[in-house]
Amino acid sequence: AYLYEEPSRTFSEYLLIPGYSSTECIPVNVSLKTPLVKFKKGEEPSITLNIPMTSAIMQSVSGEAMAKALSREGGISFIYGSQPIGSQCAMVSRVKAFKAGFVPSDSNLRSEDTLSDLIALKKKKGHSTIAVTEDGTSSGKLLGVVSSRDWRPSRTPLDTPIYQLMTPFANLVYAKEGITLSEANDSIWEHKLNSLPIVDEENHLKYFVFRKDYDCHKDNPDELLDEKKRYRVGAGINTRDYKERVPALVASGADVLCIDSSEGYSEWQHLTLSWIKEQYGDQVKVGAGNVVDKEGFLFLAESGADFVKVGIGGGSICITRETKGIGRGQATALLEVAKARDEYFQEQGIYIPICSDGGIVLDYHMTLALAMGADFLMLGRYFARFDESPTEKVNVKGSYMKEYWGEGSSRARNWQRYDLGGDETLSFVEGVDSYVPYAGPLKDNLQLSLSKIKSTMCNCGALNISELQKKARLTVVSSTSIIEGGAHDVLLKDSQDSLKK
Ligand code: MZP
Repeated sequence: AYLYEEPSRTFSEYLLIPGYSSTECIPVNVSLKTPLVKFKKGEEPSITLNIPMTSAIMQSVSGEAMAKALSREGGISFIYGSQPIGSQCAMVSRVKAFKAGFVPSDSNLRSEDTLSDLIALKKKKGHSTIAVTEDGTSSGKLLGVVSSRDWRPSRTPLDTPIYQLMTPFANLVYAKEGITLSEANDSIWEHKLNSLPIVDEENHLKYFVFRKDYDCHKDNPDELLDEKKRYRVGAGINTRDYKERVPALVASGADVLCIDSSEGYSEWQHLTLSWIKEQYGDQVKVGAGNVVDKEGFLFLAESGADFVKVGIGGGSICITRETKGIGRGQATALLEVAKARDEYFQEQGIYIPICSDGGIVLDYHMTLALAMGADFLMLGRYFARFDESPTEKVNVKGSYMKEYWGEGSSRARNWQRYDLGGDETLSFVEGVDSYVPYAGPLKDNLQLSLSKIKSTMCNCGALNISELQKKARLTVVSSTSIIEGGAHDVLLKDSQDSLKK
């Protein structure tokens, strides 16, 4: 066996040494913008995050409410993949549809009507989406739906025929084309949907019909013109059913995918990435992982990953290290993979962002992870504590808690995540079912954490993440100085404070 000379270390074993901060170095000047997917030297990544935060691909963390709340703050959630394809896609499309708030319309146009007719009707009805039927009535065959997204009055001549404006913008298989608007509306009500995607014979999306009472009036429909007002959302996939799951998620509007697995250095991931890239080229962005060393990173980079997740066995609910004796201290893993990412960029001119996944307990661990080279972070326990996580808030011995369980626990039964192609009956648990202290709304907590990150970055003289990575100086701390770092030799008045951290 090969023996590494250095022990593998965790975040709590390091501290940042402050650097010079100029008067420019104030939190308000700090940008936390970061790339989510790979890009070539000199080019911009096609997806960037305004904050380096993603929520874990877990049943107990990333549902619709989490996705909306985190996207609103500038991060992204990966909707958990340990559920049937249909329900995962429904979650994704509801997140995508929500903020745009398109309304369906019973105000019909014919395809030969023009943009000025559309504008007149839109003004009259206040609708941002208008159905186009064959004969202009709701019982006529539905020809398409024109949404505000297609409507660019300043750039489009007013006599443009409507049919030229009709473009699909998302997809989910529910209804075949050829139905009437009233049938579409009935179906929406019957199935309690917000929207009904209409597909052709080959299941390609033609357009969407939206629910009548869908409220677009809170947003100015004209602002919906640059996609920016739609929430961003990611989705987890696995190396088993990807040939069905990926097309469905793409069609539902997922912005980015990520293979959710405890072990990324595997041919299964290579096959999955290759298939996705063959089918979609660069159109579909997909992350892979998890790895903990240079070899794993290079393998996934060469296989086509758009980002690589780092971390095995460090998750708060994870017992992989205890169960199988594999894993690596998160700090050591991150430092090695970040170095490999930088070398790869130097040699190949392609920057592949890395994500530090799992094991972040204290807010300063976030800054450490970024300083050690992470482009963004994935957190489970942290987000599970908030109102927006999909789990129950329960009272345990007088304190409010939220439930939080691992994907490898018997509760989640996400065996695909750990699957090596063996006998399913011999699967064993690698995660636990637990409680975490309830912490209130995401926004307040996240803002506080981000403020701590920005403040520390200023102490290191860094105004953005890449500057932090270049300027940061880290020191390993002895066990005695770890004790010195907390409150010590005093009697704490409020012992609850330790829980709130
Ligand atoms: P944490 O933020 O709670 O410390 O860790 C969350 C991460 O733990 C997830 O993103 C995932 O990589 C990992 N995870 C999820 N379930 C398990 C498990 O059951 C697990 N073992 O290790």
